[in-house]
Amino acid sequence: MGIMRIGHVDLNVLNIEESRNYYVNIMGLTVTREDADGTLYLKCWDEWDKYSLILRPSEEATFNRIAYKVRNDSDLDELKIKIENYGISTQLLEAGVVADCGRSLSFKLPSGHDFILYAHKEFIGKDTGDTNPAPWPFEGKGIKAHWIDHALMMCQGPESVMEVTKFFIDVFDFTLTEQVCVGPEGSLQAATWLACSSTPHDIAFVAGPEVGMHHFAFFLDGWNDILRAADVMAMHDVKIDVTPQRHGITRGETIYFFDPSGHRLETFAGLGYLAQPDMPVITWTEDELWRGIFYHTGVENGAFTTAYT
Ligand code: M3P
Ligand code: FE
Repeated sequence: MGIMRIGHVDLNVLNIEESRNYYVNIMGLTVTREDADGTLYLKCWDEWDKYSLILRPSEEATFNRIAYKVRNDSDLDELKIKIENYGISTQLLEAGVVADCGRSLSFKLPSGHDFILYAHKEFIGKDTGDTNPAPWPFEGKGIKAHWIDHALMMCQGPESVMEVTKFFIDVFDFTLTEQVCVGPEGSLQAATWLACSSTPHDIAFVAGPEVGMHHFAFFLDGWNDILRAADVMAMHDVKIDVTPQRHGITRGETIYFFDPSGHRLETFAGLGYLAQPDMPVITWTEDELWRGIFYHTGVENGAFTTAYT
């Protein structure tokens, strides 16, 4: 029932051919559809649905929308009612309006982000197949990203983070796994991590000056893959924001870096911990906020929270 996972991220990019080369040869994705207007649809090798990333040629590098996949088509009708009862208007889009997807539900999150829910997307299958599969694709390229794991969205101030967090818990049955609490007696949530699966987060929200996307993350197996990914990035002159290290929050093993348009990406490894709905919420206090983000240094990185798309 309800939301299963992140479905796709839809972005505007500056140079579509440069982006194609970057996501195919360095990230290891495959182009599975190309529209006449130049829009590219790509998937990671370990994903089975047709695409998880949409890149639209544009003059501006902006975040368009993010989509999550629900389990059953009837979930769309049930969630439409719940979302509208919450006071948010929605639009049911016919099959095909979202490329290669069944009907979908479009609305704005309380944080202002455009959001899509869908139940069906054309099936392609993993690059390694589903009969006696190899553990990884021999022909895979670059960092061989497994799948898109999560996104972290920027919200306008802690009030917006708190509202969208409540929305995900009340309407989508997500579990709050971690939070950064600031202000008088830690009464404000400056950032939250929420899960609908058993991973530490399927989406996260952080307070900033404007609405946007801080990053989305590709999953890798483990620490050795993170090191190799950073090597591959250096070989291709990828602009690295934060070199390999550990998050206190989620325990993830991470690299932050940029795509050619300036969208921030992350490689996230390690399954963290078993996030079950009854797990106690982990709280990071204002004085240990940077320890939560970069566990080893615990030191503030100004551009990390101010630059985003
Ligand atoms: C993650 C993660 C920020 C923290 C980010 C944490 C932007 O990206 O995957 O746990 O404050
Ligand atoms: Fe992340």
